[in-house]
Amino acid sequence: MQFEVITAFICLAWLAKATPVPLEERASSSLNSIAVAAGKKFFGTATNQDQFNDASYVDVMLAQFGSLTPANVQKWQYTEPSQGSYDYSQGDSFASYAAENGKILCCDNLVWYQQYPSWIDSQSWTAESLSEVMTNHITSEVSHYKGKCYSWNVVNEAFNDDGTWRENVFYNTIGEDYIAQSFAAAAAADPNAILYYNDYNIESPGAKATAVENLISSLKSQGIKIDAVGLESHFIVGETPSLSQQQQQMQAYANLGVDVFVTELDVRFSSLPPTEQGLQQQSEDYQASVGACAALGSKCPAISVWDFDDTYSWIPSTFSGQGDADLYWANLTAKPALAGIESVLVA
Ligand code: 9MR
Repeated sequence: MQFEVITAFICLAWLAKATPVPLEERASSSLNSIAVAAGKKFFGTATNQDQFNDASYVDVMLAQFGSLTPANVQKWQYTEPSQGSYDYSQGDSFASYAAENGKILCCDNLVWYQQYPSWIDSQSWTAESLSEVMTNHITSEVSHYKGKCYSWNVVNEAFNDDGTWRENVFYNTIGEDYIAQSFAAAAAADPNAILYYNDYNIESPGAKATAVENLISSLKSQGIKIDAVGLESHFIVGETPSLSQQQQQMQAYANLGVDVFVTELDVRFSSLPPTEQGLQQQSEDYQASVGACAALGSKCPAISVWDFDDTYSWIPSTFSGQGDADLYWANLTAKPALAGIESVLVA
């Protein structure tokens, strides 16, 4: 009898931990609504359609987040699988899903050294011929989604960590002008979308951040439309740049006349499992990014995480042995970081 009582108690305790907060209780104070009340345009998440048949996941996603970024299906390998032959079927169904659910669509991405189609590498190009292929791709995709994208991640991750240009087929063939050409093509195809350059390890002062500042200045001096810079913000617990470092760097970008978006925020543990103290540190690290964006006011319009549920985090498959980077545990209970960033936004 005593054994049964103890078992029942343990089960109840587990259920209390494992059961997500009911939708009605969350909806009135969702992360997105708190961010909007704080003057932000939205608090969003990246996601993938194959996760949409996970009802508990969708429940939290739709309740908490105001924008959706497709983590994959708008990338070049999906949208132009063979040269000149476009396939927007998956991207379209993502865009429709966002619209049907009243979510802002953040479009991602146009030119990147990863997830582009293999036909590009299997041919040889001149600067002119690859420029044509690249701008045709951008013109087609941005025109296709014209009016539907709040923003476009136009060029992704063009620099090495030491601030030198990343060697890739676009840079090696066209030279640094591939960036200006990409932004110009995107601007011509959808003048109303917010166009941004996106990268990681550019969230605090350093050689890479300086390279991005120089790029922004160069594009502006050429009269090329660039509206914003996207700070990916993939951090490690305990190694995240401080609030003041992030504020300083965001201000440096804003001073160049661009807005700043936090585009892919997550804070991973470099070793697992996390301790209670580690979870508090993770919360503080999340708060540093959100706090810096809050402090920048209207020049930092929005924040997105690169998914919110550890079940679907990109981290473990890329950084072996690392993880627990998202705002929610795999059972969809919130980590301390969720309440932490809410308190920053409320303040
Ligand atoms: O989340 C994306 C993952 O599903 C892909 O396998 C991966 C391929 O590199 O790209 C991920 O998204 C990346 C984003 O486009 C750019 N910044 C880093 C993200 C995580 O790798």
